[in-house]
Amino acid sequence: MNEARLTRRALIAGAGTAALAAPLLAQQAGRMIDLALPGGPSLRPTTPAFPGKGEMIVQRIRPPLLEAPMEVFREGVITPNDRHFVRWNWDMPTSITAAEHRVAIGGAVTKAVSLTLDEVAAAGEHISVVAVNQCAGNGRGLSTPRVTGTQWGNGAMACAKWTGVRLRDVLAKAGVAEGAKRVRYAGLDVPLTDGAPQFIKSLPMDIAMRDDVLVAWAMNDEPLPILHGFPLRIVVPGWFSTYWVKMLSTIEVLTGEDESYYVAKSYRMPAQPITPADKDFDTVPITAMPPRAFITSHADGAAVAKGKPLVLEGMAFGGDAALERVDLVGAGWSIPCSLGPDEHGPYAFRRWQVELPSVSGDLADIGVRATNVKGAMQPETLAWNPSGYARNVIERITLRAQ
Ligand SMILES: Nc1nc2c(c(=O)[nH]1)N[C@H]1C(S)=C(S)[C@@H](COP(=O)(O)O)O[C@H]1N2
Ligand SMILES: [Mo]
Repeated sequence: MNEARLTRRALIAGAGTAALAAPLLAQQAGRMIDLALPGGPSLRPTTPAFPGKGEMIVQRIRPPLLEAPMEVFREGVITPNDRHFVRWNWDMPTSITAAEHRVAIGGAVTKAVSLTLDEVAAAGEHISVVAVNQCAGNGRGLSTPRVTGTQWGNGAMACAKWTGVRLRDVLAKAGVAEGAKRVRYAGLDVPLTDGAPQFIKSLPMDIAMRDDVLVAWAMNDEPLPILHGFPLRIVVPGWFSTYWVKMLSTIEVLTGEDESYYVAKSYRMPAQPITPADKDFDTVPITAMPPRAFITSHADGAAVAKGKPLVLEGMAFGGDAALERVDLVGAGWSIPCSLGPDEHGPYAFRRWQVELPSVSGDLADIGVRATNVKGAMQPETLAWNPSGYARNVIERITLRAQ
């Protein structure tokens, strides 16, 4: 589809009103999936009943938290829209009328404006970036000791092609004033309980002005589905998706620090490594993603043929920098894996593969370790923190030789 047509379709024509019907979960419950969570009940139901979704693991119905089964990552490096995980902190509107939608820009600007979707689309060059969208809490259910928050397995991640205009071009419509420090933004969702904070996030100015930080309206060449933030969302390649605010409706330029809840209080990590016993420690905001790699060809406990060659495969990503290498690691040994083609740039999933000449016995606690071009390498041990954020410990499995 050509870009102009996609933009029109995404913003105006094809999706004048995007509506979300109530999923009929009871009638369409699917199989149960075991997330192998060490700290508690780990079976979860799946359902194909959310609009525009294939089979997804139900972590919560409202607001929706849907996880992708790991076999989704066996396929290509682009996650199909219908298998892309979903996460809403608060209640999302279930009907959006594109023609009435506005993005209001205020705060430290030369002229406050309220932009229609056409005006957003006309704000600058249309660009596409393929990038991993990953929840900061992805994999937190695998933490020991157990941590608070949604008990995700590792399926709260996905990779898609995002298309839109640069955030800095949208900001230029209002004109950023002298002394601007941060850009704060919010979507249309509202807290479910009285007095609870709105989901607002902000970026430091240098990140907001980056060449590849987008106000996006398309996901894999389709209009953003309502669950993924129709009609517009922020995309910050390389940063955790807590910053990728959906249903974008307000932007505010700040000249000081951001004291709002989801920046000053929540989505923060210990500044230094801690132990579960530590109670008093400094925190820093979660920002850029570290590298991760996964074995997708074999599940934990799978049987492999003794005396035969074995091919292991999977995917990896570099986080906020391109992937440099992936190694298969065991107890005291490592073997370099070959990387698949770099099809989609530094922020995308990439395939890897390794062949072992002959399986001599069980392969106990093997894993894959990604390293990015900035030298960040996945650690052997979990950097435990009370909310289980930014997990990137090497994920281990055991294969049984038969
Ligand atoms: N408006 C809005 N945007 C939001 C959120 C939200 O609750 N409201 N959650 C954020 C978080 S924490 C995540 S992990 C991602 C999930 O994006 P997805 O549902 O498209 O996968 O959306 C982000 N953007
Ligand atoms: Mo998240």
